[in-house]
Amino acid sequence: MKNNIQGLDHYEGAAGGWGAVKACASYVVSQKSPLRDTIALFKMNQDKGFDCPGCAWPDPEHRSPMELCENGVKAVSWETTHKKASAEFFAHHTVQTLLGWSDYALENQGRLTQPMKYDIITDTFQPVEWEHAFAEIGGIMRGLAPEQVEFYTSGRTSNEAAFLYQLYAREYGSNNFPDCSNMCHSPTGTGLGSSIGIGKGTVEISDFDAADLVICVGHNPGTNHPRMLATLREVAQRGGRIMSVNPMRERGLERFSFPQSPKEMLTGGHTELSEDYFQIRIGGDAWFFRGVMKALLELDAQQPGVIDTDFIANHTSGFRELADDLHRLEWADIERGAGLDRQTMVYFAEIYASHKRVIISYGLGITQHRNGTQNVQQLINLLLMRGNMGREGAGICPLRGHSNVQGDRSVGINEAPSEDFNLRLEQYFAITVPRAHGRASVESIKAIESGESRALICMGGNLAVAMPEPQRTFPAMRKLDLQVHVATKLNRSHLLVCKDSWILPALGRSERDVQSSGVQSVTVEDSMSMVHASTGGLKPASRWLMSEPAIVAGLARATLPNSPVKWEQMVGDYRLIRQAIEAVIPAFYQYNARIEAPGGFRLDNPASRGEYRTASGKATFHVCTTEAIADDCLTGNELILATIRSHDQYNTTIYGMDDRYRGVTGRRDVIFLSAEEASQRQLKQGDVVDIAALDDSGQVCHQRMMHRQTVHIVPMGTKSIAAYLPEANVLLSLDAVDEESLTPAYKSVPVTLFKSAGVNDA
Ligand SMILES: Nc1nc2c(c(=O)[nH]1)N[C@H]1C(S)=C(S)[C@@H](COP(=O)(O)OP(=O)(O)OC[C@H]3O[C@@H](n4cnc5c(=O)[nH]c(N)nc54)[C@H](O)[C@@H]3O)O[C@H]1N2
Ligand SMILES: Nc1nc2c(c(=O)[nH]1)N[C@H]1C(S)=C(S)[C@@H](COP(=O)(O)OP(=O)(O)OC[C@H]3O[C@@H](n4cnc5c(=O)[nH]c(N)nc54)[C@H](O)[C@@H]3O)O[C@H]1N2
Ligand SMILES: [Mo]
Repeated sequence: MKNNIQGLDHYEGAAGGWGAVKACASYVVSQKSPLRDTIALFKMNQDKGFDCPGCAWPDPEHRSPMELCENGVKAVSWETTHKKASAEFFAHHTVQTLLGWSDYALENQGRLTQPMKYDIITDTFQPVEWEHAFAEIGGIMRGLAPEQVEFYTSGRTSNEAAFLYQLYAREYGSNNFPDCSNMCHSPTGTGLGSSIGIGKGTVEISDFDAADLVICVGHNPGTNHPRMLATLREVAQRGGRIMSVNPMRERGLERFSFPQSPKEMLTGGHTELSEDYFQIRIGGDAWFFRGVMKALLELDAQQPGVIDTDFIANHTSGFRELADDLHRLEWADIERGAGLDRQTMVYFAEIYASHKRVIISYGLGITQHRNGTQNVQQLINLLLMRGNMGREGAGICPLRGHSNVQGDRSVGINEAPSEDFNLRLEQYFAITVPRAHGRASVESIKAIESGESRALICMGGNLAVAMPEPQRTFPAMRKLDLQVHVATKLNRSHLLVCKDSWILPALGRSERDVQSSGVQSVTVEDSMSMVHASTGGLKPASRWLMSEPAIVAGLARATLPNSPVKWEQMVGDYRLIRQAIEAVIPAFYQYNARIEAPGGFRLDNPASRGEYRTASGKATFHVCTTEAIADDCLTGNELILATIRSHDQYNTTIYGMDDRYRGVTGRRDVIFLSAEEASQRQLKQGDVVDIAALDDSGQVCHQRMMHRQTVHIVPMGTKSIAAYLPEANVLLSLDAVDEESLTPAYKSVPVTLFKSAGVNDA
């Protein structure tokens, strides 16, 4: 279907295919590094190569000659670009000027090349010597109390760098570890931890070979985990069934043309993925899955055996309470909450009951809600009801975000460490570490806002832009005494300067890291707990770059001159860092030896083999007690807004202005709405609207508005609306979080729409 609104159309093709190949080629050229990229891409995700910095989907065991995907190409080209944000560039652009640039333009300036310090007189960043930067930063740190400093980690950081970083922070005396996982999968940690005793997924890639049903909930793999499509394609081709639960019809969940399949590419063919697609209401998951479980109980009453009573009796606790609660629920409430009818949930339950080995994979559509943790628990409840846990071809598969976010958590980026961890750290390094729990991301921003925190160190990322409510977050940053950003590219967080602000440029993962003992490898952990080595091979973008471990050691030596830790030795040979990790975290036993195996090794996952380290020693059913959104929101004129990623972005990094699979070209000022919701508001395709967030009492919140967004009508769940991050972050509230994990409710913002003033009808 064609329509005449510029840049808004409907994409009819499959995901992948020639569109992906074309996008790769033009992207590589636009970053001005075709040769460099070709070499880099060939080495990516191969044994002895480097790990793709894109997503955390694991490498298949039978890897194709080039295990890569369109968005992996974008991530690597973005890092290996020949463009440079040099000292000269900074000399010619004041911070005030740069703040007027788009996020895209800032990062597109290219790689940072030198350590820079902000100079308030000229309002520019100016080059400094590394040792000078370390000494000054160390001096300021020594003048602060440890509780006044926040240590942020973005999930690209390797295990080695993250381990040294937490060691530095803890020896200094702080447990303040805001982390990017606080913004995505903390509800996975709390939800799975309380249900099955480990805050990680239980399946391995080989389980997808054995599953007969894969349920994809609230994730968009065509964009965010494209290599997963090859796995889903295999499931579909061998007759396994796939179902999706998502308010938006994501093309990558519907059909896929595999760029590495000559047949599909030459014939224009594709593989159908999801056989059924359940377009629920945004925020309706807990209702939907309780509806499915209620239907399952009803089926079991007619036909005993639908529920696995043996499994429930032997391996779980809490089923009776769950069943009582499900019996109590009224179908009318469930239907309204889920945005789908009873019949649909019964149908889902029947399909689920007719399959023996079921995997549920999920993403941010489940976690980024006020009841994110409880959403995760409902998915586990459903799996446990039929014993789909602790056996081959079954289990839970959260799709983590950054390529090493899971690894960073495993090696100690955690505001509430266990006492066992503390004791081992103290013993191995002969240091004292703090016992008081620290802050996670939202708490850190609030402490910075209140003036309680005085300093922020960022190991990568773009914290201020990634967090909700820039109206509060941005001014807070400027109140700090000290900001240190370890980064590869310039972004807006670096420009929210305070009294003393530094940007320290780091090596990227694709680049060769040479230390005194020679070329170093680092290690990372994927979404399925596989830990493997990553070795960069490219010449660094500038001779001044330092590796992240070396930067941490430099900061640590300057801050803690009497430290007994042998920082220099560990940085000289990363195997010593891995030895230390092994000593402090026993799951990493024989760390150096085990990463030599092709594909690395899997961290022990007791729940995978049916051992549940919960309080009761059993897998635990949890009754859902809160709703994502107040009920009155579902009866009025309000909509629930989810912030989503386009196909051309990586979190706050905007690679380009298109969102191919959703039919958007050259623009991002777009909101997605169903035809029904649009017509109820007398809106049509291309109309320009203002969006206002509603506060807890349903009143329009004038401080949280977004203006002049263009309506794009797409198939979509009821009461639902979507807009891009980070633009839509102005609609969010720092106070709307999942109570249990403190993850912001990025995907459930009550909003209302107004036609923009002074705009002619399109
Ligand atoms: N190319 C690329 N890759 C990435 C990233 C990137 O930005 N770009 N980001 C990385 C990171 S850090 C992360 S955490 C992951 C994120 O990967 P995903 O989890 O896929 O994240 P999103 O794109 O935010 O949203 C996923 C889906 O949630 C759906 N959704 C929205 N609200 C709801 C709801 O209430 N219920 C349900 N069931 N679905 C809902 C949306 O329609 C969308 O399809 O990807 C990682 N990989
Ligand atoms: N509204 C809304 N907001 C969201 C989300 C949402 O769904 N909706 N999602 C949230 C999620 S899931 C996440 S994970 C966060 C992401 O939050 P962050 O991880 O803080 O943000 P990124 O955009 O991934 O960070 C990009 C920056 O990382 C730096 N970088 C890239 N590679 C490297 C490297 O190898 N080393 C170093 N030192 N720096 C590097 C570059 O300077 C780049 O500018 O955003 C969150 N924000
Ligand atoms: Mo994430």
